Amino acid sequence: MDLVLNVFMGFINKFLGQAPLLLGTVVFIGYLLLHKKWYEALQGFIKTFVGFKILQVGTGGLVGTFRPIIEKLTAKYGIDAFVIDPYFGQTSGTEYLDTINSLSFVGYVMLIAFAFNIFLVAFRKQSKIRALFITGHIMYQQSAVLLWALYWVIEGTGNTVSIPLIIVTGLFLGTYWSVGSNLIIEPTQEVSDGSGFTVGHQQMFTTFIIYHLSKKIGNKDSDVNTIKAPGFLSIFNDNIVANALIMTVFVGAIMLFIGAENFDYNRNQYIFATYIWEQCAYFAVYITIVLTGVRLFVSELTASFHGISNKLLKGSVPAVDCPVVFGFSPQGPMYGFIFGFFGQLIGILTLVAIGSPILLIAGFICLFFDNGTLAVYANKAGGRRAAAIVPFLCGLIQVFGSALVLSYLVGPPEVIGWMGMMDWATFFAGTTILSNYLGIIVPIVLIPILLIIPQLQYRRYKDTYFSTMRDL
Ligand code: ASC
Repeated sequence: MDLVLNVFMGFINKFLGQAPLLLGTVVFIGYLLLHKKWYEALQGFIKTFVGFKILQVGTGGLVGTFRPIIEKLTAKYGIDAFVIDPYFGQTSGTEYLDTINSLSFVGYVMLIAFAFNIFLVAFRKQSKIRALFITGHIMYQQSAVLLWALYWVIEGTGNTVSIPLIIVTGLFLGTYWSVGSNLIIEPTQEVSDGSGFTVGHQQMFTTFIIYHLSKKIGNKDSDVNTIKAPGFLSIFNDNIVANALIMTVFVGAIMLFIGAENFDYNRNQYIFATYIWEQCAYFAVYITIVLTGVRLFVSELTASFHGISNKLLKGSVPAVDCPVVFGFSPQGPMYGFIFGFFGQLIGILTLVAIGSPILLIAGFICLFFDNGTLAVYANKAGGRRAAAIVPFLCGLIQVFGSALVLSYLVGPPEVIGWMGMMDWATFFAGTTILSNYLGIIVPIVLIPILLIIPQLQYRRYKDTYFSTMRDL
């Protein structure tokens, strides 16, 4: 029995949870289904794996460079508080579940959710779900956070998590993955010029809402990537130059405010000004790396997934990590980061001003990947104006929604933060709080309600629904 469990957990942790391996395997199978030679399929696997690893080098570099700056800024205000960052949420979940001997159940939740997603795609004629959620690390992260949060508000007995709750959490999360990533297939096709994928991440419901709102907020023709600036400003037409310069002004100002004495850099090698410049220029370096990785694996995925969507699961669409859309809007994420930053800052200062019992620290992942992604969609639908207003508002909501849900989750010393990403500051925060009062019935009832959404979506896009616009 132990052996079976070990093999099973190994499969989850070492394969399903490893996005490059999972994605590479999907590409490999896709090519085989297209009757490519085995070595061509192998080539696809390698390029996808390496492309995804390049992406991870870029995102890891962004996080490693900018997270400490944001943390130092909050330290300067003397705020000692919870961090709104997915990894602080994940750590809270795993550490807490470990204290009640329930950590391994995270794997069960993830597998149940994934199996339910596959089931819904297999019965897509009835369910109208086309999207297969394959962002491994996000699947694990969300399973941990949701299991912890629901357990705490529904059971919280100190005993291990009950079997019904594990099953309900898995089915509920699988429904979210399926419905959320399916819901943004059409907007993602617009954003990515019909590349045939969708995003499987942490802001899918929000993306849908802001995409439609943005059409009313701004004008899509004033696209942040194509605005042509005249004279000296024309150097901003190049996204490497724009990213480096704008971040130097913006993050450089923050670094100056924090003060040279609070940075630990080699004084023999740098003066503070050159240190600031180098750190900020890294933004352009890592974005370029991210884009290189994305282009590599997106082209493989797009080509090979035809095998799966034509042969195995007709009309299905892969849901992958959010930076895939950055390649189609290299300046968008910077807008998201900067305007989301102001939103979060105002939100946090408001919590301090009103004497909130829960104080928060901004997290870089939330600022950059959540708001950056939302800005790309906002820009596509409503141009520059939407790309600024939407992340700003989301910054506020990320802070207030997270503070609210945390007020229901505080207690155990293992709790150090919450996910903060938009769907988690709204939809999951709401579900957790409602479950606190009404119990397990809340996620149970939400499953069929959510499953109505793709039915409505089908009505709207009947003609292209299972062609996913790829053939248009
Ligand atoms: C997250 C998370 C990450 C990033 C990554 C962006 O929410 O946990 O590691 O965003 O998915 O590429």
